[in-house]
Amino acid sequence: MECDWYKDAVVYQIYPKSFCDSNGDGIGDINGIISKLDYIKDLGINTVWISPCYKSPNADFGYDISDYRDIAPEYGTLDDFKRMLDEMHKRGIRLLMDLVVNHTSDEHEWFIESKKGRDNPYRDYYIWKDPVNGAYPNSWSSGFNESAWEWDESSGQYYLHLFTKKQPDLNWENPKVRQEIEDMVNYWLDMGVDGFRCDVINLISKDFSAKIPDNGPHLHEYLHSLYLNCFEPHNAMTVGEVWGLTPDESLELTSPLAGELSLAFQFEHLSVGRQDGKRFFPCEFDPVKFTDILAKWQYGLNGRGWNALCMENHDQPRCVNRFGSPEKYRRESATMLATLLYGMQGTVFLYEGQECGFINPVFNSYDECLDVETTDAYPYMMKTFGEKEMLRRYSFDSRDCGRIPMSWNGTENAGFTEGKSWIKLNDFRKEVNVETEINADNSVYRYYRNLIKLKKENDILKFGEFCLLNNDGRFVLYERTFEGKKLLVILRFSDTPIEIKKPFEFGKILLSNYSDADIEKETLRLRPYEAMIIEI
Ligand code: ISL
Ligand code: CA
Repeated sequence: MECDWYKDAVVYQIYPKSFCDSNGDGIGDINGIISKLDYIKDLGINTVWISPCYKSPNADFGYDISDYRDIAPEYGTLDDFKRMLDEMHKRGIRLLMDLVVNHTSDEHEWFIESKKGRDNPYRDYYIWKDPVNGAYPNSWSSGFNESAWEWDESSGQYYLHLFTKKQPDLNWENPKVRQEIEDMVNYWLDMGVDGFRCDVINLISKDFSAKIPDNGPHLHEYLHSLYLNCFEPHNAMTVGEVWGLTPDESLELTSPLAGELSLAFQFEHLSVGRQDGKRFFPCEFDPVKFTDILAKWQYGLNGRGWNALCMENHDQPRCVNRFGSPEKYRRESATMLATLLYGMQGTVFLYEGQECGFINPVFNSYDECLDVETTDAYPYMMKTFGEKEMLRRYSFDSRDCGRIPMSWNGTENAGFTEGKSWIKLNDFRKEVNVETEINADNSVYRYYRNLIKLKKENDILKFGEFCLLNNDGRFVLYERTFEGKKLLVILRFSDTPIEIKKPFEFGKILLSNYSDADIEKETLRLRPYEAMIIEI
């Protein structure tokens, strides 16, 4: 069946700082990425999303851009980038860049100008406001726990920053800003880039009277303009990063009729196991709720949109730690989680290392934590929990957990660098690394490779309609149906075994994470995290 290419994409996210270092400075780089393209290709990947690799002072590790049209020197040159793009295309891999246009770095030349004074031609590129009754213009707080307004003494105004104060928000109401952004987007698309992951894209339009700065009044208008002037003419794929969406709101952004984005991530399931969705505040993980949320999205977008399925990214710890069993059943739970998600309808997004079932490191001291979200939370966390408990929480759910370097092999430097890594390496690199995963018969890596192959080749898995048949806490069973043909996904989302009566006759096993899976008998024994895809 013919479809838009974004529906066929199997996306691998690279966090460039931590992927592979080619020159021994301890920082991943573009030449390092090029050296691993065959690895990515062999996994079955056809699309790469690379987290920001533009010039940046790295207050938020690249999500604070000081030059949208150039590559950070620590990663390489623009020519290196073009060569990487070319090497990807040669292998049938498309490239999505990260589009971070809600804000720039305060070291971007636009902001340097803007800050010079009220008369500067760039003043209106950013959002400057007078104090209201001698205080902040409104009550918004930044993504990292402080007021979203920063006082500028010399001009006597505040500027808005929804993230750190080194990330001033652009003023999208200014048509010149919109033009600059569209020109920049076309600059990369004309170069051959295939699309974008759009950072906090729902924040670009602001309603200052709203309680929280979500989905402002011109969001759809701005996106539609980008679509008409940039994305559509280039047949680009776009995926929006938007938190707090309902399926209906997601459709407003991604329905083909809207002409805005191809996809928007669904993150709702990632809040399960966090009190009120709050990071560093874990609560008991409920697999039934988790599965129900994923199912709700399958129904919600059915026939009208397309899911963007993910369990990890550079803002999340490893899914095995949060939803599986890192000590006892790492392999089983990693592969079960993969089956649960990839068995559903949608484009899958895989974060570097997830394909090998990587697990979180242990942060033994606060010095080892480098992410701004963690450091900003430090005074509060230290005061509330004390050092030991704080570090336990950081080791469980901080953004650094997924951002430490890839463990390519079990050596001292994990095969990541010849020098000293910019951040700690994984404590478990000896046992869990790409090399052992590739070589072991029954590994997470091999399972992912088979699963991706199946996802690409099997039309039922790709297009089939979803129906949840059971999610009662004992086992998960769902069905996919396409042109009268059916597939079943059955799995045990728990670290204990169970015996169930087979709900109906099964056909052939297409994929399973225990090599000796047996579906012949009347009673079906499901072992810890056992997962199967079955034909009927
Ligand atoms: O990780 C988060 C909080 O726990 C998220 O709220 C995150 O800040 C949010 O998803 C926005 O993320 C994106 O924009 C940020 C950047 O720090 C993140 O890395 C990026 O994915 C600002 O650009
Ligand atoms: Ca390097």
